[in-house]
Amino acid sequence: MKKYGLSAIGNQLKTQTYPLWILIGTVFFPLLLFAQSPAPYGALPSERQLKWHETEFYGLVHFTPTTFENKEWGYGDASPSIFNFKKFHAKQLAKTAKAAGMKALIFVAKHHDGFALWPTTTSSYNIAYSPYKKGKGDLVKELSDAARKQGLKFGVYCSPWDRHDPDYGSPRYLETYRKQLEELYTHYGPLFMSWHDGANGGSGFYGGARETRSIDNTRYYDWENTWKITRQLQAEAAIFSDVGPDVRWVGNEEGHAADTSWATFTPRPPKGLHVAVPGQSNYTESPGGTRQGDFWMPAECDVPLRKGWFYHPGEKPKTAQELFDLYLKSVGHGAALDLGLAPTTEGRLHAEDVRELRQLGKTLRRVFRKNLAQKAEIKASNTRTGDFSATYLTANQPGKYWATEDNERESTLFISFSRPTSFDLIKLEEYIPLGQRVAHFQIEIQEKGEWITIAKGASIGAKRLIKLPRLTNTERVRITLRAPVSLTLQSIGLYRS
Ligand code: FUL
Repeated sequence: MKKYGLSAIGNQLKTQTYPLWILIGTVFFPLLLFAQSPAPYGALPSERQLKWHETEFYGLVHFTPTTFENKEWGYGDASPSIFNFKKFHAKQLAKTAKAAGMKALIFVAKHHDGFALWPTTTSSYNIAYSPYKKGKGDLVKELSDAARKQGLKFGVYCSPWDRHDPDYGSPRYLETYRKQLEELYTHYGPLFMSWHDGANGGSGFYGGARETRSIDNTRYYDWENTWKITRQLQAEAAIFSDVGPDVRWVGNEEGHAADTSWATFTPRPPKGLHVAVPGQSNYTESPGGTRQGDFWMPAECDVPLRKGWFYHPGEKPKTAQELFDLYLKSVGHGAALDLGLAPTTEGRLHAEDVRELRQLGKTLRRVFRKNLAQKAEIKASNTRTGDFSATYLTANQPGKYWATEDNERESTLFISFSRPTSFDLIKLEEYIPLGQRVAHFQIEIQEKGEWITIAKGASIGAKRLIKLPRLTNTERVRITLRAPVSLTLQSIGLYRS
């Protein structure tokens, strides 16, 4: 279901020949409502980005011959013969991801070691030259099929840095890389994301040269034109890199965005460079983004489930509790959580990983099952004329939201329960098709007739989750919001964690 419900309006406008009254009802009436909605503010998300926002939590699957070498970065010299899953348990992986609460999987189809996990025509360094399924395997296909069977979206990561390719560093390699993207985009779509890391150049095998190659990554990959291929072949895929264009790297691999994290960002090249590209940008500012930034470019928080991105027998997975905390600091800060999953040399997730992931899923389902605010009455100090009622805040109706009149830039929502209610987790969501508007929020509860502030902050965006240090018990809550323009809010949730 579409949460933001914009294309529903668009589709209604594609009318053919209808009787006049249907035309008035279906075209002009919604248009009238739309016309009354608040004017958009600042940089706005595209349809593609809105869909990405709804994905929220997904997995990033890493394995190659590097798994069998027990390394993090393969040098590019491992023989394909060492890649030998007896069986790849794609279903176990996809099922576990689903049980954990993930809505998609991204597969590292080629990591820095250059080994392609699909039978690419661009290089013989690929799965067809390994013993896996006697050279007939295609792991991108297996995983994408398994993901879709579980109702998960699918995306790909194809490393631009290739430590195996003899041509790496020359223009010929760029052709190879683009061809690899084309193959992935053509055979394994629809893709929800195309992921591009910023690790570039350095030592490697490079067809036996065993040397260090550095490239000018402000020019070498010619991202502007490379990403045109993505747009052409997978128009729905959100492009991720340090500098977007659709989704920005959060600037750390620890799984959290800053407490105040804006969905807008202005990428800037570091001193002395002319262009911001993956690996060369102001990514130290990425955790918080840029208030009123030039682009809608929300953050993705990537973090491995274990210490490394590849499986290492000596490491342990993070606990479900730690993962839940990261969820609050990523998804709950308007960003997404991209959790690294690494199968063992047996081609399956380790039982300890499965245990923690399943437990995380249980926690998420338990916590968010019941929105206590649905039992309350919500009134607003100001409500815009038209279809912008505060009752939408708990109605879960796509495309519906509460909004204030144009000159109302500070407004309070009063939530009243008929009896004292306990909660320790608050959810706020803006109606982001109209931009990130709120710049300040304050949440208070009434205790013995006194209003006590229990939380304050700046950014909300797609989602803000606020975990309180203890359970509150109150009949009255009030939420005050401030913005440089009129306010919008799509939903309020109160939960017991
Ligand atoms: C980084 C890579 O260098 C790591 O190996 C891993 O793939 C991570 C997700 O992205 O840029």
